[in-house]
Amino acid sequence: MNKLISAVITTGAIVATNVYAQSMNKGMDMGGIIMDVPAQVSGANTLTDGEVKAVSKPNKTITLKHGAIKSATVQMPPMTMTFPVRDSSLIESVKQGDKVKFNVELVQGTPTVTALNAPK
Ligand SMILES: [Cu+2]
Repeated sequence: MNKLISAVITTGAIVATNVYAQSMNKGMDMGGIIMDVPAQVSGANTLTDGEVKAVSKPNKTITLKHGAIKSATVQMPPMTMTFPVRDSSLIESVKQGDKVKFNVELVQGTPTVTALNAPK
């Protein structure tokens, strides 16, 4: 009887330790990524100028004529292209012809608009 209780307690402790170790590893991975690119992550200077060419709320995309992009995860020369947006609220109040400042980052391997400042 005592042996059985002891085994249950020991197993529970091992599971808890593994979960704790996994969450620690995730935290350390994220810290490593941030440490590799401190300037790009923290600064507003990653914003790129763009002009809105089209907006599709159903598709959650925006077509932008954009300047050179140098974000933490995306670099590309000026061009006109369509991006998915991370959150549909980003394109709620913009329309064709608006001048905007925006940020693009890789989300699941796809350059995605993660921030967008609409004109006042
Ligand atoms: Cu582009």
